[in-house]
Amino acid sequence: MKALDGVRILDMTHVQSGPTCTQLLGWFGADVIKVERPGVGDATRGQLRDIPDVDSLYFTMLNHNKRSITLNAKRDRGKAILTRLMAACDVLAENFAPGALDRMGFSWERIQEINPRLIYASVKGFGPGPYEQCKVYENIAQCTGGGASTTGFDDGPPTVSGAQIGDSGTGLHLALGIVTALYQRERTGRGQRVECAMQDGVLNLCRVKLRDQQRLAHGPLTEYPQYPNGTFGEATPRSGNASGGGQPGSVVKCKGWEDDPNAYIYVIAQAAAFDGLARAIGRADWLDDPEWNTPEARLPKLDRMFEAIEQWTRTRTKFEVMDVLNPLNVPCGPVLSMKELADEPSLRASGTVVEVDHPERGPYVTVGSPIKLSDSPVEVERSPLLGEHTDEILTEVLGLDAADVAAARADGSV
Ligand code: CAO
Repeated sequence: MKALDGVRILDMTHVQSGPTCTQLLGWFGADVIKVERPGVGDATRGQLRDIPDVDSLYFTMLNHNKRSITLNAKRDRGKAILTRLMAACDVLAENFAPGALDRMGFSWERIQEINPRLIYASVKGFGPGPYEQCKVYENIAQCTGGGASTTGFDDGPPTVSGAQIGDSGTGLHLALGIVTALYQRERTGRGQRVECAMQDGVLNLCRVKLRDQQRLAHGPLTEYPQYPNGTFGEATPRSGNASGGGQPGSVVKCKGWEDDPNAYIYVIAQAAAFDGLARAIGRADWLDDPEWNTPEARLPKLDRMFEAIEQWTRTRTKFEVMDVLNPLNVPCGPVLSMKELADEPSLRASGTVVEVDHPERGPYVTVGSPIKLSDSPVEVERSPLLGEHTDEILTEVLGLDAADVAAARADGSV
């Protein structure tokens, strides 16, 4: 049995934010019915294609464990089918532009009439306010949620992150909202509205930067590289690779950095493990030197401390540095490339990186569930072809007969 066995999701999501949410619910056992426009489908099927006329990796990697039905929600018969699907499902998830579902004729009031138990979950770019009507993509959310203003180096422009905190991050938030609403429905019998704005999701993930904004009123942020020689302005600045916590940290070069852009390791010079670190890098002299042997003494010269650490790390590969520092309890981690992650045996063994077969593209590598439930193991199934399950859903879920299905096909509703 899977955790969400028996839960049926009407998945009207597209692109990335919504699909990441419903994919997670599918991994946990929900029956996810993805609704797509006939002949077109989710736009990502055709975006960034690596193989002509085959669903892109963008689509296949975000839509595992789902069934696909094509449905034109703007035709009368299509609307009637959608209404019946809403009645047959537990959750409706969507991330259309603001107002799109209302324009199809499905307001929250109407949806409650159709099925008072339905949980109606949405991702939008912004919550209520001046920008609520805007269309939003990943990098816009990173910029408007505080990610970009706090990422990068002090002397460089705002920078977006490679991690999709706007899209996939908001999808995660939405998934939590949905299962929470399902849990409440167990007791009340009622569905409810679940809304996640991408700006809010990014800001939630930038929580510590709002912490620092308020600390600024009480003096400089001593763990930031701007301290003690640079200046602080009115807002939380970009902190480069400085550690966000109370312990100093930095990225340092390792052997081979001249040719390998990822020959780096992150080292945290935690006070508790400083003795071992100093000895390992050949600076045992620091331990008797009042200029170096307390965190307070080191604080104004963290740049010089990490230069000394780097002199040592440059003589070893990032994995050799790990081998030396880990047993000394020095927190550190190599900068791993996507190639290294894709090939990492432990990630394969845990199911975090999996190979999936696809009837048109053949085998490909994807990220499996990062959430492991001991009683609800995840089997990653390939993404559906466009409309692959249309007839099956119309007959099995809605009970349409062959003549109804033929009529819906004939007028382009499915
Ligand atoms: N049948 C009939 N019409 C359908 C349909 C179906 N099955 N599925 C979608 N449509 C229609 C919509 O109703 C909409 O029509 P209207 O403009 O008449 O209302 C139209 O297709 C386009 O939908 P859209 O506006 O959502 O799509 P877009 O490509 O123009 O915008 C996006 C995409 C992502 C910017 C927008 O959907 C959005 O802002 N979503 C919310 C925020 C979000 O999730 N962003 C993350 C995206 S991932 O980076």
